[in-house]
Amino acid sequence: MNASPPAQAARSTKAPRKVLAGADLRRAVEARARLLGFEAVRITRPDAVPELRDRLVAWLADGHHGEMDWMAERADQRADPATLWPGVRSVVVLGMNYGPEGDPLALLAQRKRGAIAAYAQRRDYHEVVKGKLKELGGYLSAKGDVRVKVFVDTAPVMEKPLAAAAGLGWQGKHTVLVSRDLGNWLLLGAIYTSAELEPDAPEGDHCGSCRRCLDICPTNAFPAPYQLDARRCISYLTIEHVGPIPTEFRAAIGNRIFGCDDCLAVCPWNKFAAVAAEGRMAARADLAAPPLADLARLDDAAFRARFAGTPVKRTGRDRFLRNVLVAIGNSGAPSLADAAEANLSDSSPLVRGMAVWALGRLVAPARLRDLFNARGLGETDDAVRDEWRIALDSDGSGIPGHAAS
Ligand code: B12
Ligand code: SF4
Ligand code: SF4
Repeated sequence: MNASPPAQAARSTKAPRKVLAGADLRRAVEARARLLGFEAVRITRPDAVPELRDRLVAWLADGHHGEMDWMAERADQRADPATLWPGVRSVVVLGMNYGPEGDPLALLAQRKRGAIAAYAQRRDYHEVVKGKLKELGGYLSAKGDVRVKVFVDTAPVMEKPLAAAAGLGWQGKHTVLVSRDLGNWLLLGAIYTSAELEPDAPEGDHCGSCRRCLDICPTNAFPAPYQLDARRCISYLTIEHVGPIPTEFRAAIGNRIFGCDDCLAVCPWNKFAAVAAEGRMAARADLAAPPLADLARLDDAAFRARFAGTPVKRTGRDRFLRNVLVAIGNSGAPSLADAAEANLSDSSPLVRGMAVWALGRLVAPARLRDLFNARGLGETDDAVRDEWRIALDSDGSGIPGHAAS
């Protein structure tokens, strides 16, 4: 948002509006942010993190962003707030708590149900936080007669290091921002402003010798503490990645069908975390542990209806079904084979391929061969044919009529 200064009421008979600045403006913004439901509000300078550029460049050079080309495309602006907007003098960083009610790790044992990351079991935070940021930005603009731009997630802004510089918390070894007062179930947003506001002191690192988040990661996504290789992260694989899930990660994904909370859930600083207070961010009961068999039946219209307004809609139906079928393959529940089988004729090769993989893990070799003869012989998509070949090869007898390649 780019709110312009309010028009001058030149001939108004009202008393002139008092314009706030410095500490007064800061206090007013803090109070308003809390009224709007932000649990944390801190301020930093746009140039507070000089190492930002080098670290981002190194991360991109290592390919750790995977297919998220948008991370590289506007790297200059991402690394330097003043490149994105030369008018910026201060950055107001906001945090909103979305603490889950139960332990997200408990869900992982319910193999016939899907685990959706805590942030996605509720209304899309982009909508909720952005709405509030706009309101706060408008307030700041009017009170201080200054310019503002508000960002949450979608703009080339590095919210975590800015939040750390503003003293809202520190980037833990899992790279996510942890607050001493609120734990790590926090969503971030930022307002860039032309106002000169007194910055807060940065927060120190309080991870110490702990490495719980690194050790629990099911896919070894941390090449080193404080660094994440997104290509190995289940959050990336189930949300951002477009094609079939690489074979090496399928078993480790377990029943996580959208995002992953493992590294966040084990952080000891969550002992201070509270359950989300913001009413619009309340978790939806039907997304807490949805049965995989139900999700595997969703067509496009039903997917949209079920996930409207939540972050889950982001993947679209086919990628979501891909994730559900991986979870079905990991369920160890032959009773879910029917749900997988129903997807062998899906119009999406992505879905058909994962259905084959799931069936390869759930049904006996003879049954798989029958299914191939009935439903797989006519398969035209190369990737799906490969899935059949690998699934059938696991009993050593190969695909009838297909030369092994
Ligand atoms: C791209 C992205 C992802 C990617 C990559 C994640 C990543 N760690 O970069 C994927 C898809 C994997 C992802 C996953 C998740 N995400 Co995300 N994601 C983003 C996004 C859009 C950009 C992050 C970014 O800039 N990454 C680039 C790398 C280079 O930046 P970085 O992580 O800060 O890396 C720093 C460290 O490596 C550090 N560093 C390097 N060496 C060293 C050495 C030392 C000693 C130190 C101290 C630091 C250090 O320097 C780098 C630059 O500061 C932000 C929103 C935003 N615009 O900021 C949300 C954001 C980070 N995501 C968020 C969330 C909630 C998640 C998930 C929890 C969702 C889920 N449950 O599935 C997971 C968490 C996974 C994890 N452990 O990070 C929140 C995090 C809130 C918070 N409290 O920090 C954000 C801020 C969105 C928001 N608006 O609230 N995400
Ligand atoms: S979100 Fe899950 S897969 Fe990604 S780094 Fe954390 S524990 Fe690993
Ligand atoms: S789990 Fe331990 S190492 Fe990881 S962020 Fe929390 S305190 Fe730091």
